Amino acid sequence: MPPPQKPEKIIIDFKKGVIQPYTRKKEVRLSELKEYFSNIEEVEKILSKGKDPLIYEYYEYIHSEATGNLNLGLTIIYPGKIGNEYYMTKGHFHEKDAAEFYFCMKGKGMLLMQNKDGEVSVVELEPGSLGYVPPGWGHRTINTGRNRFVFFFAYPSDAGHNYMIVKEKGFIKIVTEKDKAPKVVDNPRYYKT
Ligand code: M6P
Ligand code: ZN
Repeated sequence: MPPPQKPEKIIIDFKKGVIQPYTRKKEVRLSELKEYFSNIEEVEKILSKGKDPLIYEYYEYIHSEATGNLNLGLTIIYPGKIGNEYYMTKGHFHEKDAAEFYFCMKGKGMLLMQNKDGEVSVVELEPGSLGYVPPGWGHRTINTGRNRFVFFFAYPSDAGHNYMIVKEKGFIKIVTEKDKAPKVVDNPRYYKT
């Protein structure tokens, strides 16, 4: 069990896109996102060439999962597309009803949210804007720009992550490029129960 959280100063380096100190850095490459991108053939084609591009990474400052603490950190989603779908995070729901915010520091992107009733909401993020994810809404971030999309996040430490819903059914909408612009379109692979 990590030591109890103590008062701390955390430096958010807007230029480099890192926080100091952090407790964990996670890199997510295409091979870890096979079930998430809609164009599976394109994913397999890239991986079969021995390529496994870095899609995003995040730095977390997490000391405890006890109620009352906050997890915080910084995510960088790199620019790129798989087929015509922009680089994105897996997306998840929280295990318990818990909100989260994403504060954009660099680049531009979208925060895609959907609740259990199938309502969808998309917030476009650019530096200085903050996306608020209400409790109960699944969320995914997407880089729709040509540079790194960098944002700061915070959420309750006991929120937990549920990936199964997204892994099995996907999101109702996906974000693809059409005529050189981002479009929010129906997910052809969305599994309706
Ligand atoms: C942000 C936070 C983390 C999340 C990460 C990656 O950094 O929301 O909780 O784990 O994004 O997103 P995902 O887990 O959906 O891949
Ligand atoms: Zn979350």
